[in-house]
Amino acid sequence: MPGSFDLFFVSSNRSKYREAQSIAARFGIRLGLIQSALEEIQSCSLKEIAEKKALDAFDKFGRPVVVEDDGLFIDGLDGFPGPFSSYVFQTIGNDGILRLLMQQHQRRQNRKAKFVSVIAFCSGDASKSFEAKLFGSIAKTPRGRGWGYDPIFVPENTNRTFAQLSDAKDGMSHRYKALKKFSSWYLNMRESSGR
Ligand code: ITT
Repeated sequence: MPGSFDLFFVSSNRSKYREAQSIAARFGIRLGLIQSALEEIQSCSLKEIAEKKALDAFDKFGRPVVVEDDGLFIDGLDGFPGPFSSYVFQTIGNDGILRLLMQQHQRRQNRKAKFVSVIAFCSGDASKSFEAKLFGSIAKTPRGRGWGYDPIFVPENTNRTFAQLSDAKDGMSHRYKALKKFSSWYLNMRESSGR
């Protein structure tokens, strides 16, 4: 029922959508899902990838859309997997990341990491993107049940992984911070255009 949503979130990833939908609802925005895998350009910039995905999604579906591109950047691996986070998760996964970090114990181990989210909006009239970061570290072993890198990412100022934080994640994540910026801009824009 398109009438019951304010906007559509285009993604192949239902876990990402579930969180985005619940976070956007806190700001009074009803997000629907268009489940679709959009092609991603090769770029080291999440912003460039997200903005192009939003343009393509608008061209494809002909209605205002939001998309999100995320990356997990691990300091001790020089920022890897970064923009390749989706592919790396599907290939070596969390165990592979932990193995790579273990191989580093000769040098000083650096488990610091950050999650970055870019939310990009496109409506034809307006295109805009919002970036946010959440700092943290990589756990020594996976803890808790969650999707993607949730079992190995420990946000700063906690000692639990995203997976162990369950619902509390949605009030602090990279996604929450980027959607907060987006929502404030979007609601203002909607109000000033009288829609
Ligand atoms: P799209 O169709 O929306 O692009 P995707 O899963 O390919 O879905 P990204 O390209 O943004 O999404 O990939 C980032 C990957 O990073 C994603 O597949 C997850 O494995 C991981 N990721 C992103 N946000 C996460 C979160 O909050 N918790 C755990 N893992 C996350």
